[in-house]
Amino acid sequence: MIVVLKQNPNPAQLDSLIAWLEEKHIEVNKSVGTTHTILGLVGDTAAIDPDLISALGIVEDVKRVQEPYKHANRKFHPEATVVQVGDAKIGGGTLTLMAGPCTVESEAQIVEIAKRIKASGASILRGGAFKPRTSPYSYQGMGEEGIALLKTARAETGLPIAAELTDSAQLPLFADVDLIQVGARNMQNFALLGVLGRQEKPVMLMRGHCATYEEWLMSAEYIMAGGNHNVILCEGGIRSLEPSTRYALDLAAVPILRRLTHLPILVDPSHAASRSWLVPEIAPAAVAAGVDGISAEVHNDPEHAVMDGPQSLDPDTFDALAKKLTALHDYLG
Ligand SMILES: [Mn+2]
Repeated sequence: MIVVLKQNPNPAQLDSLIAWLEEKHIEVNKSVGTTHTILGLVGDTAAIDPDLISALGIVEDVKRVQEPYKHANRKFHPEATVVQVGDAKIGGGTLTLMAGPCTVESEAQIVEIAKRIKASGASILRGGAFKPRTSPYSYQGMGEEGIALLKTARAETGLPIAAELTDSAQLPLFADVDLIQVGARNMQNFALLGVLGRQEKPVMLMRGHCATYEEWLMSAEYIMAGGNHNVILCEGGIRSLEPSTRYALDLAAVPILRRLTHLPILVDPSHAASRSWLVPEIAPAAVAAGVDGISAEVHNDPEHAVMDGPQSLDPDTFDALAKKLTALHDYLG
């Protein structure tokens, strides 16, 4: 349920309304906008009589919210959420570029990539340390050492760092990581999402390969229900019948989610494309669709990359792409 307040509501009346709702075990989320203040009510609102609240002098309107996601709902929070990641901001009209290798391999590799992507305008370094692989026999990542090397690259460049967490037991190792990524395969690992909701670090939630928008937003809701509202959504493609790409990049997700949620939305074209030449072809379409940022795989030596070399951009190609995307974003306004 949402309660839209009249402009400049009497503070004493507002406090007493909130206190009354909280007595009934309703969680009240206040969102102060430029024109209106909105109270988003979460809990068993079936017992609340909307007419009773509508009759109050400070209330303009009361609406029931049909969607099962509340905290993530645009109706609860009409203004776009901006998530701060180190010095970088995601959401609210800027185009944020995040880049880095599929997996951290060595200090020389990650530091060189960090320097190159920073020079190209990227503001967040991404790199895998714990890799969720389809086969248990495949390389699983450097683990703790990979996190330590990401921190070295951050110290060298000042770029905040992002890495995927695959198990809540790894959380202590992420204490000094700026952005935690939840991979597509873990999008509905509700126990993991619950743990990430009870800590404060921003979380980037990849869309599950078979997830609907509503399922994806319900996963965001799991994190937000725990108190962590620093959630970023990332579209990386869904399973389709077409074998030319690994996943079909669903760009309609961007404008549709924009209406459904206030959370920032990124697109990862590398994950979907699985071929590097295709990345610069589809990334501008994501910018045109209104995305808040692009997350791309970049490697200083793609031919010898341990993982995902064929879909990784070399730093020069990323540099040209970054310029193109920034120019397009500026043009579209
Ligand atoms: Mn990868």
